[in-house]
Amino acid sequence: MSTNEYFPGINKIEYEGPESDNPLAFTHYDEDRVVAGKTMKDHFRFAVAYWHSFCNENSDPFGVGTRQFPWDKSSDPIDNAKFRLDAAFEFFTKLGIPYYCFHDRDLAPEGSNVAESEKNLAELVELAKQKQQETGVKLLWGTANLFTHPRYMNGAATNPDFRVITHAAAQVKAALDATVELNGENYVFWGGREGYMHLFNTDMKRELDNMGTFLRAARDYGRKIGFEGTFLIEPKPMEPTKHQYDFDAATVIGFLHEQDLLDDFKLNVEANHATLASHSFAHDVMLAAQSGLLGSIDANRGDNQNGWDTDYFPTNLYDAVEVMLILLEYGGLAPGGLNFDAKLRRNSTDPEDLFHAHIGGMDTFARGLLIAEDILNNSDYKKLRHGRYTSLDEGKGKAFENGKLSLEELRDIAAKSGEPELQSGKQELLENMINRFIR
Ligand code: XLS
Ligand code: NI
Ligand code: NI
Repeated sequence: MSTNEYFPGINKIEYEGPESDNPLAFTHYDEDRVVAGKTMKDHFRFAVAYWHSFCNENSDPFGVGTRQFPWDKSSDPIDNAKFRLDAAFEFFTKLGIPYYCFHDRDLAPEGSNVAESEKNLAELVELAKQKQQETGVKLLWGTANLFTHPRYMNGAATNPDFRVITHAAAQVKAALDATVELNGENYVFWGGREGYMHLFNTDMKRELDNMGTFLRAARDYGRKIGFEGTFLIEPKPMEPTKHQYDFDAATVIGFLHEQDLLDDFKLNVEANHATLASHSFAHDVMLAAQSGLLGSIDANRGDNQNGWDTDYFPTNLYDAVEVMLILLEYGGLAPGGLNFDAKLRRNSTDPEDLFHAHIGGMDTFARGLLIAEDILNNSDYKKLRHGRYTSLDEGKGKAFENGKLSLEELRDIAAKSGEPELQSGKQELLENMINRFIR
C-alpha cells in the first residue's frame, strides 16, 4: 500500500456475475459484454460527478459535514485540490469507470480576482491532463459553478446587474478553456440561479433574452477555440430558485427553438429534476430523445416521501428498464453519457460507501439494459404500442397525418362512419408483460 493511497484495502472492482455476493464486485456491469450491438461500456459511458463524490462533505441545513476527506491534508487550498485530484483518479481507476465530470470550482479553488481564479484552474487542469493520460479516464463534461458564490444570488446570465453577468462570462470562458484542454466531450449549463424568487422584482422577458444572448456568446467562444462537443442544458424546475427558467425538457426545447440554439445545444436530463417537475424520469428522457435532443443523462433518483432533489444513487430497476427501452429505441447517448450526479447519505461515512453507491448504480443500469433488450427482442411490447395507431397508417388516417384533410373533410368522415368501437389501451397487459421480464 503506497502512502498516498486514499482508498486502502480496495482493489480494482471486477465483474463477478449475478451469483456473486461480493459487495465490491459488479454483478451485471460487464464492460466488454456486447448487448444490442455495443459493449456495455459504450452504451452507458458512466461518469463520476466530482462535486458530490469529492467535494461534498455531506452537510445538510441542520448539520455539518460527516465525511472525512483524507485528501484535505494541507492548509493550502491549492495543495488540497491536488491531493483531491489524486484521490479522485485513484477512485476512478479502482472503480473502472471511463469518465468524470466537474465544475470549475470542484477542481480548483476560486482566487481573489478573475486572473487568479483562471490561474488556479489552469494549474489543476494541467495536472488533470496528466492523470487522464496516465489512466485513460476521460472527461465527459465540464461546467462552471454559477450558483455558490454570493455574487450569483440574483442569477448569473440572468442577473439584473451587468457586472455579475461579466463575472459569469469570465467563469464560463475559463471552464470552456479547461474543457477543451482536457478533451471534454460535452459542456453543461445548469442554471441553478437562473430563475426568480418573485415576479414583483423580476423582468422575466429581459432575463430570458439575456440568457439566450449569454449562451450564444458562450457557444461562439467555444467553437472559436475548437470545442467540437455538444453544449447541454440541464433542466430543473426549482431549487435553489423558486422558479428556474429551464423548468423541464419541454420548456428547454421551446427555449432552444426561440433562441436559435438548436444546432449546438441538446439536453442533459436528470432523473430527480424530472420528478421534481412532476414528470417521470422516462418522460423527460423520451421528450428529449424524440426531438433528437437527448444529449446526456444525470442519473440519480428522488424519494417518494420527499419533494426535493435528494440525489440518491439510482437503484430503482423499474426506472432503469423504462429508460433503457427508450435509449435502445433511439440509439443511445454518445457523445453524452450517464453521470452519477448523486450523493451519499449523510450517515454513509465509510470510504467504501462511495464504491457501493457507484457499483449499485452501474449494476442497476446494466440490469436495466439486459431486461430492456430482452423485452424488445422477445415480447410484443413494440407491436402492442404501434398496434394502437394502425388506423393512421393508411387511407384517410394517413392523409390526416400528412395534413391533407381539412376540418370539414374530417367532420364528413365522422358523420359517415358513425361511432367508433372502443379500443383498449392494454395498460395492465403491458405492465404485466414488463414485470415478467424483470427477473
Ligand atoms: C443540481 C445539478 C448540478 C448540475 C451541474 O441540481 O444537478 O449538479 O448537474 O451543475
Ligand atoms: Ni445534475
Ligand atoms: Ni440535481
